[in-house]
Amino acid sequence: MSKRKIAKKKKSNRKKAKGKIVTILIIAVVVIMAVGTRFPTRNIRSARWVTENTGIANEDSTLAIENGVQVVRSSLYSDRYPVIAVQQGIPVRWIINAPPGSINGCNDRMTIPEYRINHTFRQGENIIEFMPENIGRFRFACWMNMITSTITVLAPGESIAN
Ligand SMILES: [Cu+2]
Repeated sequence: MSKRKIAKKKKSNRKKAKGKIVTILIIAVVVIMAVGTRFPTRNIRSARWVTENTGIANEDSTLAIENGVQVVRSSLYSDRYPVIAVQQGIPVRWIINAPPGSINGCNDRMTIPEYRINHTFRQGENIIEFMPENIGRFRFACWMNMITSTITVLAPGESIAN
């Protein structure tokens, strides 16, 4: 093949690759839009639901504002993580008490992607601190993704902390 032909072929290959990338991008945008229109509303609805039924948010935990910090107190169970709700814009100190025998090979490490937290439990009080900046419901899980739970961040008007 001549140099010119090779150059031409390269060009057409590049064009094909570009076409593929564009197709993938279009598909990605459509998928994101389809998913995006569903989940945010569901998150907001569930947040309201928690607000109206404060008992749900406090089923396993207590929440109190102390010196400008939301202090959430929960217990660690062998087979589940607490479901909590907090208010947006106020720093959170989440104190999880791990009683003797509650930690096992599954629940011992907890990952909260939204706050880039990786916590390894030890017996007694475990303190997890984060700033809830975004409203919504954020999933977290054990390191093996078997135990999952959520942190719901409520808008200021939806306070459950009064
Ligand atoms: Cu696990």
